[in-house]
Amino acid sequence: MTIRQILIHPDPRLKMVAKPVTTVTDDLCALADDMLQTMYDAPGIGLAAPQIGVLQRVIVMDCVKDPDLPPRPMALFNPEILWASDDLSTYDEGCLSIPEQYAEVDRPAEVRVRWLDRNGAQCEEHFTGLWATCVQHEIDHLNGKLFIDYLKPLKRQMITRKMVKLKRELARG
Ligand code: GNR
Ligand code: NI
Repeated sequence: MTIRQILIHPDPRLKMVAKPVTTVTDDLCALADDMLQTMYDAPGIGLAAPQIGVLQRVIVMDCVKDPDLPPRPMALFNPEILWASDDLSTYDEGCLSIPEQYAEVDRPAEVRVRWLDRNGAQCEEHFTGLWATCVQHEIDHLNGKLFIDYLKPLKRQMITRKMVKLKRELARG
């Protein structure tokens, strides 16, 4: 397993729509394992393949925050939202591609999601709480959308400028 480099916004690859997976191959499972390792290392609660420059519809997540509970590493291929609740919940969201920037985003509080697992089996689950927020944030990445796209233009622009500066500093070493 390998820790992959996470792309920082702004990057054209983070705005692209990722392609559906045709079959869940061993290579794609290895990709998901790299993504989980990269996510845990960061640390984060989710990661989408476009964040490591792979434009395929693959996400991973583990929203178990309590260190006394067992972890739940999930790999979802071609995830789709089948249903979203009318009631919304607000989370102070962050993104590994937009380091150290947080903002409140409203999203459906509960969602029903369908996906293919590592074995290519179709799964469905009803997500609530942080899991619901996270899975929507990750599926947005597959559609080239970032949480800052929900913010007012001025706030979004402020964050983007900070990221341009951060990337310039990172590039200079
Ligand atoms: O680690 C992450 N935390 C987080 C917090 C609130 C809402 C969404 C997230 S996802 C984020 C990791 C990430 O950038 N995934 O794409
Ligand atoms: Ni993100």
